[in-house]
Formats: sequence, C-alpha cells, structure tokens
Amino acid sequence: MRSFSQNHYLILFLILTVWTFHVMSRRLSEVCTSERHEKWMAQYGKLYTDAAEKEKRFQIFKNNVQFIESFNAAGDKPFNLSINQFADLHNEEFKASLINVQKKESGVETATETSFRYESITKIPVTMDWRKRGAVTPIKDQGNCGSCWAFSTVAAIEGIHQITTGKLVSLSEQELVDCVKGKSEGCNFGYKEEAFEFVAKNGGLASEISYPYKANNKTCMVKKETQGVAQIKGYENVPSNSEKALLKAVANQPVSVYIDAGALQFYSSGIFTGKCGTAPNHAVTVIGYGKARGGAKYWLVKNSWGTKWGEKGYIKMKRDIRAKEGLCGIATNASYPTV
Ligand SMILES: *[C@@H]1O[C@H](CO)[C@@H](O)[C@H](O)[C@H]1NC(C)=O
Ligand SMILES: *[C@@H]1O[C@H](CO)[C@@H](O)[C@H](O)[C@H]1NC(C)=O
Ligand SMILES: CC(=O)N[C@H]1CO[C@H](CO)[C@@H](O)[C@@H]1O
Repeated sequence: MRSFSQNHYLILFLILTVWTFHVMSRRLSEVCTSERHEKWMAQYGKLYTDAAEKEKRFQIFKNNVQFIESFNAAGDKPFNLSINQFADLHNEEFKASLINVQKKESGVETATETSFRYESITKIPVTMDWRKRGAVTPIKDQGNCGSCWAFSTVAAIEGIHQITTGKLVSLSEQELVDCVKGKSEGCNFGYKEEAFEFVAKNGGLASEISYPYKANNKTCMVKKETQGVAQIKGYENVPSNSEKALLKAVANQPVSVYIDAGALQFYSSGIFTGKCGTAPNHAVTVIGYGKARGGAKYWLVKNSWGTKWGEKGYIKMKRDIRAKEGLCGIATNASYPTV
C-alpha cells in the first residue's frame, strides 16, 4: 500500500510540471508574438518613439492578434479578419483616426436635393463589377492623411470618365486635398460633394502622374496644362436610405458613398456582415455588386487603405439588409459625378 505522502509528492510533482509547462508556453507565446510584432514593424516601417511606447503598442498588437485568431477560429461568420497596417491600434484609436463627417456636418444644411437620373431605369444586371469593364484603377493608399473623401470622389470620376470616353486614367487626389476649399480641410477631413463641385468648376481634374499623391497638405497647384483631363458637369445624390436606388446608380457607374468604417479595421475576406454603426466617418466607392453561391447579396467596394487591407484593397459588404440605411450606412449618403 502506498503511503499518503507518496501520493502527495506525486500530485505536487504533477502540479509543478503542469505549472512550469504553462509558464513556459506562455512565455514562448509572448516571445513568438514579440517576434511577430518586430516582423510586422519592419514590414510596415513602424517606428516607436521609445521603449514605453513600443511596449504599449506591443500589448495592443498582442490583444489584436488574439482577437483576430479567435474570431477566425470560431469560423461562424462569412468573413475573415487579418493582421494589417492597423494592428497596433486600439479600435477606439482606429475610429478616432477616421474623419467624422456627420459631426462636422450637423448644424450645416442637409444634403442638397438633386435630380436622380437613374430613377426610372429598369435594366439592372444581376451582377456588376466595374473592374471587369475596365473602369477601375488599381487600389491606392491614402496613408496617414484623412483624405478618403478625395479617393472616393476620384474613383467615381475615373469610372464615369472611362465609361464615357473608353479611357481609364488615374486621377489626382492630391489636387483635391490641396485645392478644395470651403468646409473641406485637406488631410483633416473633407466632403465628396465639395470635391465634385471643385472638379466641375475647375474644368476637370489633373492626372495622378501630373499631380502625384503626397499624403500631406500642399499648396494648390492648378496648372493650365494639366487641367481638364477628366471633366464633369457636377454631381447628383442617390435618394437617401434606399439600397434599391443605390443599385440603380451602381448599375450605371461607380458611386461615391459615406460609411461607418469603425468595424472594418481588420476585415480581410468574405462578405462583411459584422456589427456596424451608421454614423459616416469614411468615404469609399461602390464599384459593383453581386451574389455569392449561397445567395448572399453584397456590394463590391473599393477602399483607399492599400492592397494589404481586405480582399486586395476591396471589401464585399452585405447588401439589402433590413435597415434602410444599409450596412454601415452605405445607402445614406451616395452620390455620383455627371458628365
Ligand atoms: C492640413 O490643413 C488643415 C487646414 O487646411 C489643417 O487643419 C491640418 O492640420 C493639416 N493637416 C496636416 C497633416 O498637415
Ligand atoms: C477564412 O479563412 C479560412 C482559412 O484560411 C478559409 O478556409 C475560408 O475560406 C475563409 N473564409 C472566407 C469567407 O474568406
Ligand atoms: C452630407 C450628407 O448628405 N449627410 C447626410 C448623410 O445621411 C444622413 C442620414 O440619412 C443625414 O442625416 C445627413 O444629413
């Protein structure tokens, strides 16, 4: 018969072994995550001011990695998340980095009433992808500048320019950042409506090559020789809060929209169906729509966060939801340039 103390030692030994293993594996995973953070820093060219800042960013990075991995492991959503350039930002910081369209807008006049030229169209293709029709330039990256409004506007103008002339020309966001005055403030925030108005009055928009993007406020340099590459007459709003109306517009040309992008920090693939607000804080361009094999309908959206975010820079967002605003408010503030 084994004595009680023998058993006791065995149990103690077991506990110790398990504990040591636990501590070691925790330390190992910490080391691995730390290595991953270093690699990520190198990949995205991140530098921190000091060790304290680095430690703070590492902790956020670690939490984000855990969040993303457990989200993907659950596998119960039609979309995945992944690490990207926003991996060392707390979601609150990420949200704060977006522009707050609504806040700046309130107290000012509401959206202008415009006519809607696509109201009575009946021919609406089942799917649309303006990329396949050559009307979409490669994904761009706004960088550390609140110029989404310029990218959203430019993608819509690039679209209608190609549709009407057959020529796809990459156009200048920097010209809008530098030259659109009024309520817009360059890298701080801006309005697609003011950008469309500027292009209409200016006699066109310069090409990307002649007026390249700097991700910074610069002095407006409208040159005669670069003017008029892509001209528009003005813009029209899609009737608010109607995904049906948005569909009619997108069936005819890429459309510039405001969305609430607070939940899109780590989106990587699939049809985004996540929890989302409807307070506009980001501008993107709807460049198509479709239906997945299972029947899920989605909007095809071009973003300006580079190709490492989302599906090589694009996102599929659930279409025809119950709320009239559309997912993330995609149907609240849509507009398109007219030629
Ligand atoms: C850009 O200019 C606006 C004023 O037009 C200013 O408020 C903002 O801080 C500037 N942003 C940068 C990144 O220089
Ligand atoms: C999510 O990732 C898993 C594993 O890589 C993959 O099998 C799945 O197809 C992805 N789902 C979507 C919606 O992209
Ligand atoms: C600028 C603009 O059109 N803002 C509107 C966006 O949509 C919301 C919701 O419909 C309106 O309240 C804003 O006035």
